[in-house]
Amino acid sequence: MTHAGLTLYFSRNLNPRVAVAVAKYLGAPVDYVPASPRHPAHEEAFRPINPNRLVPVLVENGKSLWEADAIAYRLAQLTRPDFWPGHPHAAEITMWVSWGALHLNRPGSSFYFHRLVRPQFSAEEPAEAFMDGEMRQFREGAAVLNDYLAGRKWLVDDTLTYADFRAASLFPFAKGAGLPLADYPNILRWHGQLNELDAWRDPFAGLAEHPDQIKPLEGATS
Ligand SMILES: N[C@@H](CCC(=O)N[C@@H](CS)C(=O)NCC(=O)O)C(=O)O
Repeated sequence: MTHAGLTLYFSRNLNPRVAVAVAKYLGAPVDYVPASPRHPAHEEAFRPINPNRLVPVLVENGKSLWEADAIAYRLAQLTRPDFWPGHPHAAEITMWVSWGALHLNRPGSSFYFHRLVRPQFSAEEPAEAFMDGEMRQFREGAAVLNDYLAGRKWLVDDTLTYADFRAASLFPFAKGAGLPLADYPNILRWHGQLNELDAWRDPFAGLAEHPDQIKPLEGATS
């Protein structure tokens, strides 16, 4: 199988951050291309690469694969299958990927979006009752994760897998987004372990930035 012809389009936001962290962690042989797919000057040019006009996108020999999870899956297949699809407990990893998307990152993303991204282009604040509901759901998910991590180093089989990357996707932005991580000591300890990896702590090291990048506000990361 050839590894040639892999291009990873990314920005400095949440989901592309995960894809870049995966590519760096796995040492995947990708060309990193900074993109700003929602910038009015670049939107139409980006549509053939991803009709959703979002990053990350992995282009392999001319074919686009979008969604951070699909990209992580593919990069693991090409480099280190036990990071996800080839792991003996791959179903459990998928459980955390699916759970994280719906029960943790979805409500948590409202804080990422409204505290860090939306203020750059709109002053329209969300309804307080909506944000209260999102915080309630985020806290439910965070409590489940925190309890599960008690006595465990990593989520699946005590080895670092994509389950950890996906469940932790929001946490580099926790400070700026105002997510109450201090209330969840096992999450803090576990995310501290992830931060020991250069690929997780600073995935964009050495990578260029798109001149028209829409990125989280300064001070986003903890
Ligand atoms: N479901 C997609 C979401 C992709 C997405 O929402 N991307 C956002 C960043 S988190 C984006 O491209 N925003 C425009 C930009 O970053 O310039 C995934 O998991 O990859």
